[in-house]
Amino acid sequence: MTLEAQLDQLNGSGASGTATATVRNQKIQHVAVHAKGLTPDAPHAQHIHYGEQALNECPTLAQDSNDDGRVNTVEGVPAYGPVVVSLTTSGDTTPASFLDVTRFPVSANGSYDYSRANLTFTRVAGTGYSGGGGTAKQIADAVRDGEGVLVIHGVDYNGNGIYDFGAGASELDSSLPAEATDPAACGVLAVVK
Ligand SMILES: [Cu+2]
Repeated sequence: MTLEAQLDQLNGSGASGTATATVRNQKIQHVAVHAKGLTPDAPHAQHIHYGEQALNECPTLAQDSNDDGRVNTVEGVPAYGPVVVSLTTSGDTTPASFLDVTRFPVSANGSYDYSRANLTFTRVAGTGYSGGGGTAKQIADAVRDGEGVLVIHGVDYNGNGIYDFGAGASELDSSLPAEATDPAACGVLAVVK
């Protein structure tokens, strides 16, 4: 099954891109992400999100429940669900790696081309925030049905070239700036007919 996503900006990041994934049984045979317009020379966490109770779509400002003008990662969970695959550059790809910023792509000049082969879906028992879990088979079946959402994180709101605490601390990890974890681009991994 081949899936394709058009990535559109979130949080006024100006980012965009495309993603493709080939999924067979409980394995992602190949996944590629082409992104541009991101905060330059910064790591960008990227994941496939899915939740049985999620809308299986990208969030809008309507999900900004604390009304601060940003949709943070947790506020987006009702739309896209928790992390089910971490699209790291090497090593572990389970949700456990979801914020291991040293293993995510770095946006030279704001863009990157990422690809990786042979990632396996795993059981998700929860990823540190709400949205539920699932067996590897449940998650793989749903992603093959077009319910997975690809999300790239990292937004330099104040445009100073680095992730800083200008927008406060991340709701996921108070040692990280919100700029490092807020979603920057998002697209539903839709089935290619
Ligand atoms: Cu994510």
